[in-house]
Amino acid sequence: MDPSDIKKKINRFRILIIGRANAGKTTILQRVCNTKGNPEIFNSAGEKIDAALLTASRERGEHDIENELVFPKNPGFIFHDSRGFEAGGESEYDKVNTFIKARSKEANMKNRIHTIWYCIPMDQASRCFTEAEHKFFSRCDTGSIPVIVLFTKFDALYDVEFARLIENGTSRKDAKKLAPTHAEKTFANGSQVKFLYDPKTIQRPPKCHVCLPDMNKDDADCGPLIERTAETLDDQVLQQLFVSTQQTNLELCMKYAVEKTLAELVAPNVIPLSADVAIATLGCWFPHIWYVC
Ligand SMILES: Nc1nc2c(ncn2[C@@H]2O[C@H](COP(=O)(O)OP(=O)(O)O)[C@@H](O)[C@H]2O)c(=O)[nH]1
Ligand SMILES: [Mg+2]
Repeated sequence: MDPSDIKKKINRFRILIIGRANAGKTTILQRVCNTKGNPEIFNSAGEKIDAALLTASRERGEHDIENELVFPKNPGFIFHDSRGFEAGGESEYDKVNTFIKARSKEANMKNRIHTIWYCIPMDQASRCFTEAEHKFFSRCDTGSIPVIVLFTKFDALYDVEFARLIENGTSRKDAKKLAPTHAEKTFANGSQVKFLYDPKTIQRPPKCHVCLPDMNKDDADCGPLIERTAETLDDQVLQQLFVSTQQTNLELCMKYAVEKTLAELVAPNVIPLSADVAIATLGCWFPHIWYVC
């Protein structure tokens, strides 16, 4: 089947986001969809769940892993939200695990989970890696679904670094400026990142991780998350679907459009593209702009 036909069949990009309550999950999804609004919730049969019925149990509706969350601002993404399994223990873990197993083997690509974002909040330093994380990354077989760890609320570590710099005699002004880069460096060389990729304790490490500070601020930049997610998709069709669905990082659309089209043009025995076809090929990477032009 032609890749563009497959893309039409899959149509929407499906992401499972996991993380304990208050990890910053909803904030990230809003950021990725460039909205402050709430998602609409659909059950697994695709039926919209009436918000009026949900008011009492809104939280439950959002956190039922089977339900689909869609933000009207960008309906190209379907999200599944799971609070993880810390509180519920083994049966909660089984539920997440069963869902992932089923959705990684779905014959229909449309119903598969295409990426997992696993959130670990940094504002509770002593509890960064709990038993839940250990269990997930040593036991949960996600098949071909890439997992990315999101260290959310990363700005919490800036405060720690700021205090350390002040203690060492740095002025307040300099400490404020230096804290983010120092925090990133300390974290990159720290025990938590090492633990995540240590084959002695972690049998199923994530593909990569990304540090996300200040996602709750108006000028927040989720660019690094979008870039890392695109990089981890080794299926070309899914990669194009993801890049062309997100609308917050136009530079990324342009980068993939140019790089992938150039790669096609220099392939051996390629038939030269007409200007029309070349433009259409480039345009596939940013349809949200293309179709309104
Ligand atoms: N400092 C800080 N707070 C954040 C960040 N992201 C989210 N928050 C706040 O953390 C709280 C919980 O966020 P929410 O997205 O509802 O978490 P959820 O329960 O995982 O969906 C809210 O008050 C957010 O404003 C961040 O990057 N930094
Ligand atoms: Mg939430």
